Amino acid sequence: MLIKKRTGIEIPSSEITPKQIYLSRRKFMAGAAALATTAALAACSPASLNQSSDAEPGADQPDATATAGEATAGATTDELGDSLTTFKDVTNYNNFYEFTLDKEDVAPKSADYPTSPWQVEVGGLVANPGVYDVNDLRTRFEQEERIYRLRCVEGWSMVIPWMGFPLAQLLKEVEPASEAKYVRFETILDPEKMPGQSSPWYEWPYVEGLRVDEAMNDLVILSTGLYGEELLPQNGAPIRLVVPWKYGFKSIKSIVKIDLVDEMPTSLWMAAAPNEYGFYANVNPEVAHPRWSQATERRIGELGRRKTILFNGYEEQVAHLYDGMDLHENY
Ligand SMILES: Nc1nc2c(c(=O)[nH]1)N[C@H]1C(S)=C(S)[C@@H](COP(=O)(O)O)O[C@H]1N2
Ligand SMILES: [Mo]
Repeated sequence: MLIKKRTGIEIPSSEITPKQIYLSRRKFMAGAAALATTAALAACSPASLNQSSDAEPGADQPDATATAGEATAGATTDELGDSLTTFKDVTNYNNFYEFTLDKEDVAPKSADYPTSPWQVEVGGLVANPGVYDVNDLRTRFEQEERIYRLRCVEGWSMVIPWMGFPLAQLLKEVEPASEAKYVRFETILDPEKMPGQSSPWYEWPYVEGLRVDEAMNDLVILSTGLYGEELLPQNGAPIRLVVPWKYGFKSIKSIVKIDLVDEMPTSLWMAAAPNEYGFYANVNPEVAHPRWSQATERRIGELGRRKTILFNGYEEQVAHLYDGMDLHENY
């Protein structure tokens, strides 16, 4: 396997392309693919087809039924050289217990969930609490693309091109007090429209947390989109957390509340099964789940299994956060 050397937290230029340019490049690539696979015409605007006359279709063509979102899949990789998971898989194989436990039924069950207007209340131990409209967050903070691996604690993984902005930017704006040690996140509570929230097995709403220094790490983003498009309900629209070195359940969806607190928050998963799900949940092939090994994973779209990497491949950027900590005890 070819492993490209990573240099610190540098982000490839492809990941900091302004959204408009990124989107037009995506259309451009979709157009190029359409020339080679006429069946894809429906997914492309005439303008992008005109642009594509001198384009090189390239080796990584999407299949004929690819949507615009899928046009970059295979043509783009993460920094380890691994292909993006297709738009179709990213948006049709989901964990979102508020709707259903069936990963392939989340998309249809959440399709009509209203995600606009949407406000996020940021408060707790801060100097400047505030209520932010998601549309304001989108313009206030520059939206970047971040291609991250997502490793679910269940043993499957994806590579997803998120759009979003560093959580640190929002936290700096509200100015955490010195007593603030943790950040607590809450998903919307709406049992009328979220049938899963009638399940007595979990303590709703879904809650997650990070230590403040973890939350300030540049890898942590609040995401509002993926594949250059606004988030769909199944992926946690209109705004969700992404913490790529931790198991996927830490990346809480459809956030309405962010609080700076002085005590470690109890997450929904810690409350449900404390011996199985701890606060840290760092991806670690050497720390088994009580019911299964975490040494390998199934990358969605691939056959067989691949080895799981410590901190999901982000060791250089985050290992210092856990200096002196026993990662077996602090699971
Ligand atoms: N509110 C909420 N957030 C959630 C979940 C959930 O059930 N409810 N599932 C988590 C799990 S287990 C995973 S693996 C990821 C999946 O994100 P994705 O469906 O966008 O790939 O979301 C996480 N965030
Ligand atoms: Mo997960």
